[in-house]
Amino acid sequence: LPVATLGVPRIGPRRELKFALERYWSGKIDAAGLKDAAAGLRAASWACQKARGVSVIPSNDFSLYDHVLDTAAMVGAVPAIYGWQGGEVPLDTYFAMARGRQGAEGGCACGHDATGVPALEMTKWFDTNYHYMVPEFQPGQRFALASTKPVDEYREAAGLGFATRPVLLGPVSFLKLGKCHDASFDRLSLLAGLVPVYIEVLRRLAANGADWVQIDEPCLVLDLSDAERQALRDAYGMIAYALPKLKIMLTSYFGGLGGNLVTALALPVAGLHLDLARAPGQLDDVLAKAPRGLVLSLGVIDGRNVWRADLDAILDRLEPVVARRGADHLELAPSCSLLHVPVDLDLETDLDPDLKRWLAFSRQKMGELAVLGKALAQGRGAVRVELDEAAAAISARRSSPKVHDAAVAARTAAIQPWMSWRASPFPERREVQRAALKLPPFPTTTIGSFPQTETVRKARAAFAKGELNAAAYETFLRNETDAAVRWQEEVGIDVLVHGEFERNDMVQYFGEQLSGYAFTRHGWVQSYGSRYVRPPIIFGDVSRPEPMTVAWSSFAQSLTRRPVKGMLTGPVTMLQWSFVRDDLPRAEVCRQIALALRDEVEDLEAAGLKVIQIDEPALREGLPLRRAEWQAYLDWAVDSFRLAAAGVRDDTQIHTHMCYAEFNDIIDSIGALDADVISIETSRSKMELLDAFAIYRYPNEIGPGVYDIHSPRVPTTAEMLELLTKATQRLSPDQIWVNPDCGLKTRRWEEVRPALVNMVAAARQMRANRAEAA
Ligand code: THG
Ligand code: ZN
Repeated sequence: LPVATLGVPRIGPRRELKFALERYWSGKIDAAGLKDAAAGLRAASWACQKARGVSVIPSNDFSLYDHVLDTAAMVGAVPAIYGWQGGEVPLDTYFAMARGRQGAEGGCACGHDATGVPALEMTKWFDTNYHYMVPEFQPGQRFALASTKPVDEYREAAGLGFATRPVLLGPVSFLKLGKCHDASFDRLSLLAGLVPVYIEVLRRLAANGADWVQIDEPCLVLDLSDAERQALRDAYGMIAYALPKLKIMLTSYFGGLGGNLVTALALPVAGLHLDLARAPGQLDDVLAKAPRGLVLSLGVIDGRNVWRADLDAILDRLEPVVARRGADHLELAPSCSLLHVPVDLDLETDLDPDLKRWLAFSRQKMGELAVLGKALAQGRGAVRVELDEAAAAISARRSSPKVHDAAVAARTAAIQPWMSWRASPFPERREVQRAALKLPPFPTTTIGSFPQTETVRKARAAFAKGELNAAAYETFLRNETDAAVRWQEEVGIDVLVHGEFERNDMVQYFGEQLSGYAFTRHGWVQSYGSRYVRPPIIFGDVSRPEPMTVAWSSFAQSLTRRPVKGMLTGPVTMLQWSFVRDDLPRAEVCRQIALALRDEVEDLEAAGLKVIQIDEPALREGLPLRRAEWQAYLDWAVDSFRLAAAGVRDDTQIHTHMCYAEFNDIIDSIGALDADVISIETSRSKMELLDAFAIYRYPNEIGPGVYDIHSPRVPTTAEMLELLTKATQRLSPDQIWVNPDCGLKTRRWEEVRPALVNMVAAARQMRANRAEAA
């Protein structure tokens, strides 16, 4: 049976692409050097797939930065500010769209700069943690072939002896993923002008020998309007008319086709890919309705997670399908491109051997697919050894004491509804908190982290390498924390933070201290462009062996009489930014994390911390792709937050923070968190994003960010005053806190110091104005 990957990680096993890009951007190598490095990665990746038994090898799945940006370049969707004059989109124009021009190295991802050109906006790719560059469209936009990358990479592979199936992002998904300044403009009206460029690319691919092309239309798993379904019919109708002999494998992934099933099956394409990891139930329906000649690509290996598959269970499911439909019109694949999993488990030398045996990264998943293909073609006997090994690993995982902790199971089973409720409602809590904290109106605070300077990073690296001993590292961190606390006191901030100098990544720091979590050394996954993350792996029941943050928070509190905020990452974010075990519902894993955090919150309170912040930047990201599933998610997500937060006394103030403020469609759930204070990102929208809170009449306190931390620019007191004045037009002055948009980890002290001085001045001015008016 043919075995496909649909796409593989581009970053290289040792992050070679990141390092090549950084060398190019800093001028250490030229464009030819970068192109060589990229070609080397592609060649190695094609060879690796072939060696592991993949028979349908993709090309054009590679990207220097992002495949949506590649598509924009392919069709010449380059906004005017980048100064492109037509012809082939130059490499530096491509990178200007990705990162902005004059974006200093290590600077802000959004590329905002007073003089330069900003980058395109970036947003999450469906419900993954990959971010794509948002294409911009305008009424009357013309498209033209402006990059032959798909053809070039097809030819490059062919030259190396690999017959590949090129991958394109489909025209309907591409338009849907973009935006237009005039939000009322119907982007689908551009389809008729866009498809001819696709046809030109497909024609060239066919002329160079491609008989199959993979076209991704992940929008097929979303709730589509009639017009969008019609757009799919139009697009593929035009393509089939122009290129009747070219075979298209149309892929859907990240969910089931649902109400789009009939539309998808009626499109004039030769193949259809189904995500059978997320939506296994759709197979029967598709088998019943699919036209005979349609090649079905069965996405049976989970492309979104790192667990070794239960191959016997998959074979039990697929053998009857092969028997009935015949092997000719079937293909095996991961549920989606393997872009979202790390490259190679073999590189992990420090993982617990039991856990390692339960895992499969991109390269291991290729092996699993090859085994399945062989088993289905020749019988299970042909791959007995591999199947037995997989079965043994699955069964070991199922019964391992490393996975199952009876105490945790008992504790989650015993969760009572009252545990998610604070002792008193917010109006009563507010009074006791006011008495306990004695804060001025418009209290000032920051979101938690202070600059992670070169010195801080060097000390951490030296400690990790054993070059700095524990006592010396501890002393270093104490000095940093001490200086940060003193400086905040001096400047006049009301609720202080300890600065988080001891922390690396906000998820990693906690995960490393929790049972049930594991970390990789090389398990990088692309987050955006050259930026990658190493998501932790939640493999077992989660518990907290001992306090995680109490020592640093209470040390900071011991230095000052002002309140210090304890700083925690919330349960939903801990879940969302990890690879999560697939043998328990996500909601259940989230509750386990929530209970561990609840203990931490109570310990912080007992240690004398009067204010505790539980960050949930990923709460909104977790929203399911289909509206019908939103409420169930929001219910357990909100409940997990409340479970973590609600164990404290009324006079302990719970804060939360989210790095965005598009709350219109989930404002009820934000209200239901019932945090005493929420801080959000509002400065760039000039407080417009506060409207959702105003309309909802948000009752608790709120810190709308007044300092855009994505920019190195120091905001003036006057600017911040203006933003605060705008905030008072939408909210009661009693509700308002004064803080930056987000943590200050990526900024430099030279920017942070004057910015916070100005911020405190703005708060003081607001207080003076208020006293005068009273
Ligand atoms: N932590 C984790 N996951 C996340 C974020 C996070 N996912 C979503 C969002 N934040 C992604 N944003 C970023 C921002 C910066 C970087 C990666 C993702 C980044 N990475 C470094 C790099 O690639 O050089 C490596 C960082 C490291 O050493 O760990 O800069 O905050 N878990
Ligand atoms: Zn933030």
